[in-house]
Amino acid sequence: MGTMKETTPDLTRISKYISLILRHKPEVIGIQLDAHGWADVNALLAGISKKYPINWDILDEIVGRDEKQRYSFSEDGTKIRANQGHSVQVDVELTLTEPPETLFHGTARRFAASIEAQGLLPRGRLYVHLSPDQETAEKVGRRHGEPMIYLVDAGRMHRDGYRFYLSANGVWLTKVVPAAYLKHL
Ligand code: HQG
Repeated sequence: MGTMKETTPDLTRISKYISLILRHKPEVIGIQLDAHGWADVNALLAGISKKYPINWDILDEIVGRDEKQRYSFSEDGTKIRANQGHSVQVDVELTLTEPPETLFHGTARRFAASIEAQGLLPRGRLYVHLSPDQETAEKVGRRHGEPMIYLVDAGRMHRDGYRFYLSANGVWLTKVVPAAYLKHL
């Protein structure tokens, strides 16, 4: 099976709009997220439908087929949130987790000098995003340009008191990564 991008471009477009709403700008459809990042499903559907054809079945398909499992429904199915990637201040109840010794961060080569001077900063988001493997990091890096992979000494960071969280969809998150814990491939 191909990725969503290859087979159903319209769903991808709607998914990107959902990411914008649930991570960054709920106000574009005039809704609010609660303290835990949840949006009301009916309000989301009503808001999106002004721009794209959508109904509950389509939303359920987008959520279920998302290759990164970006979204979750609440247990009763009345609410939906993004699992990670937010710029708005919400508490998605991330699980504090002991990281593996090494995590990976994919970025673009043109950011290297700045990263090696300042460490990894969350920029627009609440956390720095780290990948469990090199392959995933490479894909993340490619989004920004010619990819560059950093190895993060997560075990040592953890022993030094830095906190790591694992999102519901397997992305590792931490507030910052000082340059001393980075080594590029
Ligand atoms: C870079 C996608 C210069 C950082 C992915 C990155 C991920 C610095 C960019 C998720 C820097 C921020 C997040 C510094 C960090 N100087 N550049 N000191 N510190 N940067 O998009 O990690 O498809 O906010 O290396 O899969 O690329 O949207 O973060 O290149 O999980 O679901 O600043 O987004 O998921 O870019 O990606 P981003 P990211 P989705």
